[in-house]
Amino acid sequence: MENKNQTLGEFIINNQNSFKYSSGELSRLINSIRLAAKVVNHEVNKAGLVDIIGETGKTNVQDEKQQKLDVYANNKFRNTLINRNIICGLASEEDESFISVNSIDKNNQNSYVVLIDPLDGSSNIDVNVSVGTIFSVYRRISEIGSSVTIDDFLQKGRNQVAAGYIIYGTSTMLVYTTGDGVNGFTLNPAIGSFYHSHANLKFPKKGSIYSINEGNYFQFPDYVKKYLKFCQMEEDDRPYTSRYIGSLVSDFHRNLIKGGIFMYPNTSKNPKGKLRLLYECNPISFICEQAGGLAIDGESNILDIHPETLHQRIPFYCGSEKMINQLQTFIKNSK
Ligand code: AHM
Ligand code: MG
Repeated sequence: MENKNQTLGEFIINNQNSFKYSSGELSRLINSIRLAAKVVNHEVNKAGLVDIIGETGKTNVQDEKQQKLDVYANNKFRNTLINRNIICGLASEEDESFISVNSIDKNNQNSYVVLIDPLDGSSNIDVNVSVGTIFSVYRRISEIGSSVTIDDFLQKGRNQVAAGYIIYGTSTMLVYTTGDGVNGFTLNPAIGSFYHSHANLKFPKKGSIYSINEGNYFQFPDYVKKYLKFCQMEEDDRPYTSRYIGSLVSDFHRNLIKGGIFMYPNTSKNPKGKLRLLYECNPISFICEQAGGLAIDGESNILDIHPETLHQRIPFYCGSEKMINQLQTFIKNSK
């Protein structure tokens, strides 16, 4: 049961012992993400004022260079996690290579690496539509105290110890899991604290929303085309409703609350899919499974895929178990 008076900070302390590696290190990490999220939220909320207070790339009234919001968010999360000596390695959608914190602080003894999409759906910023941040946390596999290696980041999603997202929407929420269910916290902007608004989030058993960029219809694999027609058919509990924001965090969050399926298949434009395995699909899939849903790439469970590269793309289907199972019937029949 949620205790709506409980802040995220209190929740982290109260639940720290349910985490198997409990040493306080992961709690400090989530706390730092919470802090950076509040700063980024403040900036995202000002986005509509950009034309008034100075365009991106120009100098603002405080004589600071204004940055694009995704670069801004990247810097905020990076500086918060690295300067506070919380992690040993960081990889981001915005950076080609990963950062080993050990090359900055030789005494770094931390055990966690973080992968992050600092501002997902950023093309929606200009039109005042919700965007998000997605993060994924692993224990390093290389020796503590040494520089991290690419293998610390290329772990399968099943090894994640925590994952979450922040949605900068009509209200700002932080949703995360440490493998013991999914909890959501809503920011009270007047006080600047996240409150426990959604305890133990679960996908409704029966979903009726499908989310896909249907403009790419003619590029989809045949099984997706057939499944879409199935969704639209007047039969049993169908037709389902089509809802697509174009911002993964927002589309996923809505489907989690209301029940639904999100799809980003491979297309001729993006033959390997568009979404990134390590900092988009894996964390969302971990949350999805923890909430009783399923996430697949069309062949395997996302969390069982062995990543090959940092910025790897994959086809992505996730959501209510029943809907993913329906899709899987079409995949099987296409073979
Ligand atoms: P981004 O990381 O460049 O923002 O791209 C990821 C976004 C997702 O949030 C969203 O699901 C998808 O791209 C939308 O793509 P499209 O515009 O092709 O439908
Ligand atoms: Mg993204």
